[in-house]
Amino acid sequence: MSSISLTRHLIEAQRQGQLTPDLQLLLEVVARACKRISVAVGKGALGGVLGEAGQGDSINVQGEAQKKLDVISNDILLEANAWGGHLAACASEEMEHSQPIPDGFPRGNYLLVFDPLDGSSNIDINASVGTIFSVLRCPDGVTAAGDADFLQPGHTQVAAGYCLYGPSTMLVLTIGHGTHAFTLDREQGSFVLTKADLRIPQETREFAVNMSNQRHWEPPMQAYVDDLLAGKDGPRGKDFNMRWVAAMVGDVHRILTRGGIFIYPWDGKDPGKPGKLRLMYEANPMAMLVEQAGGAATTGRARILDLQPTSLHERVPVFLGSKDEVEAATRYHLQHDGAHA
Ligand code: AFP
Repeated sequence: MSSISLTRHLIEAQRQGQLTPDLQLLLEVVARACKRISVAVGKGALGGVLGEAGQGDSINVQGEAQKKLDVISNDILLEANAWGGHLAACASEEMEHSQPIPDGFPRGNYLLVFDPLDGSSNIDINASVGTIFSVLRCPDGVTAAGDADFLQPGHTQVAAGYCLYGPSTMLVLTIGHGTHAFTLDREQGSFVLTKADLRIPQETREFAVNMSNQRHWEPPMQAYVDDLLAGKDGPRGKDFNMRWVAAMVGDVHRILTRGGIFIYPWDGKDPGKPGKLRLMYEANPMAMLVEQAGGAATTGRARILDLQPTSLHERVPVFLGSKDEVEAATRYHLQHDGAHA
């Protein structure tokens, strides 16, 4: 059977009324930008793109040292989306505020928010990294979209996806009709559908968490992980395996491929921060992809896609993956809260 390209997949979805021509254009533009980022990432040391941006003094709005590839990837996405007329504004992990489409270019009805290079601390060790993106509608009547226009709950997303720069480059995408995986055919230069309608197994024996933070977790998180580690002789009655890529895209892709639970909980290392991951361009898009594949995504207490954002870079605790396991972890938190209400 002839291969199905991303373009054909999107055209067929458009014929079924699942997306507008402008959204199709947006997704094709983002995919093309991800191909350019894949080339830059793939050059590694040969491309002069490793290491920190600036003189090592370039700090982003998160207070994190920017890598050269963080900045390069951000610029690639901004430039690619400037002229198409499909977007009203962009927002990014790497920019304090959203950026309207430059004057002189037509503006469209969508908002794009992204983490241009997630897991960038993996860059210098040649481990997997990725781009995460989320598409929202620009509110009716808004001609100059600003930060506040992005603050919509995750269930209003019209599309979400990531591009994983690993041994192969894969684009995983949802427009609300399932989650589908495309692999970059470097000879053709196009993304080809390699797995339609990903489904996450309901149950799992595999969890992903940075265990070095264990002493900083709140009691229900401690209790939940203790029971995982107790294995078949403990209350869970089965042994668990652990994986940690330190790039959310890599962990989520494994979970979409074979199940599991990914956790970045609240920790007391920095009590002012309710977790490490950002709602708008990490938790929300990943939650949509996971739910569209039959999984679940909560903060340990509430469905991520129902949260009302209050700021562009706000952080949330994240529990996502195999539905039964996410529900089990959430029960530990809700029972703890009920007992301590
Ligand atoms: P970086 O982009 O700073 O590498 O952070 C990646 C990330 O936001 C997410 O992709 C990982 O799941 C998580 O942080 C890893 O956090 P730790 O470095 O604390 O394990």
